[in-house]
Amino acid sequence: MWPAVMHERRAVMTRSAKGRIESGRVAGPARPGEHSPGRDRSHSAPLRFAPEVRAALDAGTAVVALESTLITHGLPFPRNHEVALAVEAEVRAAGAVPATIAVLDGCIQVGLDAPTLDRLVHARDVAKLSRADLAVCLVRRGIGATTVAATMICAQLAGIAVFATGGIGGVHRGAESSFDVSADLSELAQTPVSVVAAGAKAILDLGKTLEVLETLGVPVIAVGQDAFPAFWSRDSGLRAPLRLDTPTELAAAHRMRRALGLPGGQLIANPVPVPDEIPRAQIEPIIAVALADAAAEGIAAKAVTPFLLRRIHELTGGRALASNVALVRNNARLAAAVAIALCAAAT
Ligand code: PSU
Ligand code: MN
Repeated sequence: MWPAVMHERRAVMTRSAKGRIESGRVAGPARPGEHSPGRDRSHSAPLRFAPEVRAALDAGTAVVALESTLITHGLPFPRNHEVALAVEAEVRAAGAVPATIAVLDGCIQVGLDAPTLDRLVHARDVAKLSRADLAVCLVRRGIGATTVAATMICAQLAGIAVFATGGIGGVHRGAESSFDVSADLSELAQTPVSVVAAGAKAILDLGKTLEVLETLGVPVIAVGQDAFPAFWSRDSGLRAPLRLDTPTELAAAHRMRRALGLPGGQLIANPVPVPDEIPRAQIEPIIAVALADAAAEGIAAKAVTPFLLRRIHELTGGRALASNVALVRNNARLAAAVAIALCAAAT
């Protein structure tokens, strides 16, 4: 089924040793003097590639990383399984290879075949892995789903420059007392992967989230509009700091950051498609109820985001879920286009 891990390690080393790598397809460049945080680490990281992903990376064709926390913690079973496959199908239809990332059997799996996705979807107690949790889960040979932060780390190690998700984590409402700020934000500041998301999840304090991203030097680029999108809604009521309108420009911006030697990635904020959106005035009161429920039940830390999403899906009778699925698929399509533009620029 899977090629041996040793084989994969050798492949990674060979790729680095060749001194390639155009900014496009591989996030960790090997040019002397260029910032290259993932290069040494990738020599020993326990990566295991799906053959299809390995072949695409070796051929220099477009690959899009996909996260697994939204499958295991963000969407209800069994819908999550079908959505995971549908999102991969979107990437393929757009001409790129999907690489869903998760931790199983002591390895970072880059690309999940059908039995592996099945295991992930059916497993009980799948850990939600952020930057802090990855190493321990690997050592203990646990089963873990990667958040935005962890997926960025794994994508960088694997040599994948573009990643699609639903919405990033950010600064939670009430963070002034809870200190609940997602590690997704600091990851964007340090790991050179372009993340396509429908903005940050509207359950958050979006104003504070944008402030922190600005402080961290993360480009927040709205696609095709001036407003920062708010996950289920196209307009958060806040202006995005930056705007670009085409995959080619987004790919060029990614490359330019590398050329400038700047660490970190960029947040590509892609609004949910018009037919699938829930306007802000409609979703806000529902978010308020979900937040009150979370407070009443004493939900904290990693459990907050999954709890709120589940409650909002229930309270909207599935409308928010349909919107969530549509925006992830839409992000997968754009991510594929950006990955293709990066490959084209690299040749
Ligand atoms: N996008 C979705 N659903 C999700 C998530 C993203 O459509 O469940 C996940 C991502 O993995 C993101 C995480 O990193 O929510 C944020 O969790 P926290 O707020 O605990 O950092
Ligand atoms: Mn948190």
